[in-house]
Amino acid sequence: EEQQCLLLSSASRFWPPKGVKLSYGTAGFRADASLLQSTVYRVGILAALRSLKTRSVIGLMITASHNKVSDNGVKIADPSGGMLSQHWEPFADALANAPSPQHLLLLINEFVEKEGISVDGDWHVEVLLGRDTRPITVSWRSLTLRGQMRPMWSQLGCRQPDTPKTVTLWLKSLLQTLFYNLEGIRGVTSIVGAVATDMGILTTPQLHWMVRARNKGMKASEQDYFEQLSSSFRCLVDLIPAEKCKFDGVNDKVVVDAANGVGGVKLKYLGKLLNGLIIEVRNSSEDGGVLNDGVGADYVQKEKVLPNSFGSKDTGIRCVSLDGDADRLVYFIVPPESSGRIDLVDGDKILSLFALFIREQLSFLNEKEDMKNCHQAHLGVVQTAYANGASTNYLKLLGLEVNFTPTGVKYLHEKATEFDIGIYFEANGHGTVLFSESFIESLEARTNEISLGSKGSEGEKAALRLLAVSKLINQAVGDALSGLLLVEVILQHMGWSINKWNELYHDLPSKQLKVKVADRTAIVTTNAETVVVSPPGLKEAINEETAKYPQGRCFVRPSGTEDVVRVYAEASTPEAADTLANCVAKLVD
Ligand code: NG1
Ligand code: ZN
Repeated sequence: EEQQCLLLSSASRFWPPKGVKLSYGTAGFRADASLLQSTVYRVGILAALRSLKTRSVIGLMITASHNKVSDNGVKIADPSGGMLSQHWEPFADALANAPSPQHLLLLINEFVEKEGISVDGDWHVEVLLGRDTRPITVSWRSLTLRGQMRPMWSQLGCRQPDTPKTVTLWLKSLLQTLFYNLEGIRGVTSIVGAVATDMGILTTPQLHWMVRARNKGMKASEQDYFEQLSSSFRCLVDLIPAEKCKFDGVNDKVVVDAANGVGGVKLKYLGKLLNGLIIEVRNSSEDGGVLNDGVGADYVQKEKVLPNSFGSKDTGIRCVSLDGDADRLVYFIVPPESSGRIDLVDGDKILSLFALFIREQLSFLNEKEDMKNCHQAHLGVVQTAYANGASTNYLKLLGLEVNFTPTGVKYLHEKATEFDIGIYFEANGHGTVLFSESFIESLEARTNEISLGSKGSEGEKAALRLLAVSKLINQAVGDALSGLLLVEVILQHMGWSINKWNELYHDLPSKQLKVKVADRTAIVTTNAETVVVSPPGLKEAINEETAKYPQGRCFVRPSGTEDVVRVYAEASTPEAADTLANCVAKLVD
């Protein structure tokens, strides 16, 4: 009774937007921020129910990643720290689109019964809330604590208001906050007894990391996150073979484009905990630039041009772009006299670097000695159709098992859990390295044998390195901060410059296009999205066109995050890739 009243009264304040059909896609719900008020509230309810069902802590993240600043989004982190179970997505869709509070209540009651969720059980529901620096997601707490207004403007991603312009911006955000921001908390707390814990401004991977850590009973604060990353990084640095030059004053600087988003502030803090590596951050949220506008990993990867505030002065330096919520990273090189163009070192190449390093450690591990604690580890890599064909060839040449899944982290992540070590990356820079529990145990057993003070054999050092990698790299989702540290320490380990790394293989020229169509869901694909099954005839038309180009490869698929159909083409020359993409775009239109 109490529950029904509470839900109905709070739900009556949140009617869904008219004429919009929301869908929980590969990255949760995303839309223009003005449309999402009721959605955020309803996802709050969803998160609380998920916590009840799984008897675990759940995460709710407000972000729209690399989307333009006027968009926003909301998604759930499951108990493992991964994405919401696909099995609950239809319910998420139904909730978001329920036309009235009464419908909403009906849906919830039905679902609770179907899933066998016990609402008056003894489980203490807890949802961790996080958000990036998009201007309308400001913490209520920072508004209400008297005398605590200061953190507010840093949270808003602007400087302390001192000019009329910044004061206006600040007031505008403040007003929007009053109308927009509490929905997540309201949703969670409309389930009786549920607690919403506001974790403040975070990168998406930080929130996922915290949810995972909480459910494993481990230390789970933001400070714990930073300490785990920095200490495992130091451990890897200490294990660099003596003959390789370590951070040497020339190679120890990396310059980061933070997409005018949340990654900048976090990386500056993390950088202070590291020795040797100097991280210079540009385009941080507090620098005043517009989020994802001419900056960030998505822009740099798709356009292959310099982000704002980078230029010819950066030739010869390792450069990195993060996306708006810091779950993607791509490296790039500014060629001499670049006139805006860059040499992109994308997610595929990051994957290749990680695979090479891990394969090397595994070979040390398996060398002679007693194998009593370590079974032969099974290493697998996972890519999508967007992976450059040259990277797939390279990985296969290394003798690695390459698997393909549809686009979307949830698919790649799931596949990667099938291995002792599973490495997955999307070309756009989202990826991580997953270690199975049993493999970690065997590594721990191996390293426990190392007597204090002894230097350890090559095998033991390799085990220590792999353990450190498992702590450094985010086990919940792709994480630009931990990914950056792993790239940096592997380059040092190999004694490689970014150019040497980039030469591992040469990308085939490729082109990506977006096509606006009336109904993108009309296109249905199969075989990891490489083959069109509907509408009829499109598959044959694409194949016919593709066959005209040497080394041609082309596929189309509806985007899960934008209202467009994406076209990808690869061929032996940039011109051919462009033409192929354009011709196929016309077939789709
Ligand atoms: P969609 O919009 O479904 O293509 C994009 C990326 C995905 C993934 C999601 C989630 C491309 C081509 N697609 O998905 O890889 O990162 O966003 O953020 O980059
Ligand atoms: Zn992102």
